[in-house]
Amino acid sequence: MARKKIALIGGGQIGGVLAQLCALRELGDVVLFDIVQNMPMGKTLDIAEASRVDGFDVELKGANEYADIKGSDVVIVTAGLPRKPGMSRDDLLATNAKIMTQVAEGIKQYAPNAFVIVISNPLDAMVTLCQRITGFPSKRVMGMAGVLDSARFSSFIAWELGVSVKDVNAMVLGGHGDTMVPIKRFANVNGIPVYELLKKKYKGDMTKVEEVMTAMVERTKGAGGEVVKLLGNGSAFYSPASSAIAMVEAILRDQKRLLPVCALLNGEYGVKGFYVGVPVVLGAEGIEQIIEMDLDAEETKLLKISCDAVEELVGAMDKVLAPA
Ligand code: A3D
Repeated sequence: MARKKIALIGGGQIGGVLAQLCALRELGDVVLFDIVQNMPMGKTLDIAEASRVDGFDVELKGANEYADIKGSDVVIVTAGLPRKPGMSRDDLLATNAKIMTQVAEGIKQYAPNAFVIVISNPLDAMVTLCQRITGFPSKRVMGMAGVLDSARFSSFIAWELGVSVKDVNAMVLGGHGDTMVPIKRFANVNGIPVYELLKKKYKGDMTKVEEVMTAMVERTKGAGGEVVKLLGNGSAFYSPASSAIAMVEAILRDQKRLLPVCALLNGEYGVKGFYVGVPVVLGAEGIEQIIEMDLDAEETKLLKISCDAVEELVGAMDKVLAPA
């Protein structure tokens, strides 16, 4: 059976790590595309020359032409500007919407059967745009944000409780911005609610428990910005790449994983016509199911605020892209 073909559009920080992870896990042959001449060829040559040491059998190719992504099974999009310190993700809207327009046209022409995973920010607007331009079925076009935001939330919980992060399950829903909604109530360590473990740790002091939980939620919401500030130039790239690879594996290996994914909603959670982060089942068909959780009044309120913010962003994008 022929190897799968994975195209990475954008050969910057995340694109480079994605290429290496695809190779290390032998997910398929890799094409790394960028508009910068030669750079993606340099990165893929560098990674390929480690194949003897790391022991992988996949082909890696750099590209400056969309024709090279022809027939890809999966396309991951990271093309666009990242944040600089002090910028919000939404500040990237105008520039990245224009870039996404070109990228989506290229995917539509050369990889019409591909699954597409968008990472470029502002995420919810960019993936909405990508699906509209490609016209691909929405189960094949999705955004990566919830896997990363949830991984961050899980890390903070594990560090606070002194337990392995492998046993932590926590989910973040909503838009990938300041209004994202970490779902505290369902966060657990191998089935034991995090609230219960915090209560034990702080000997029933519920004020302290709420304070610690709120601090973890706020750190999750600001986690991307925390890394941007420390890096001084650019944004997180290792953890976003790992998170997208988990989604690619779920699709290519038909794992039916239940993950928070940025998906096109058609009435679920009261949203219609744009993308937002919700739990889905991810398998060989792409988004095979959208799970509607029974949220309480507070969670519903917060998710609505987040969805409204995404809707506003999509409206702003439409204005930016409207012909003058
Ligand atoms: P960076 O290292 O700048 O790479 C972006 C690449 O895109 C550069 O190599 C550019 O040359 C390339 N590029 C620019 N225009 C085009 C074009 N028209 N066609 C093809 N390639 C182009 O950024 P990065 O890899 O650090 O981040 C990429 C994107 O991911 C940014 O928009 C970030 O904000 C975003 N990001 C999202 C998350 C999420 O969780 C959703 C996390 C971190 C970063």
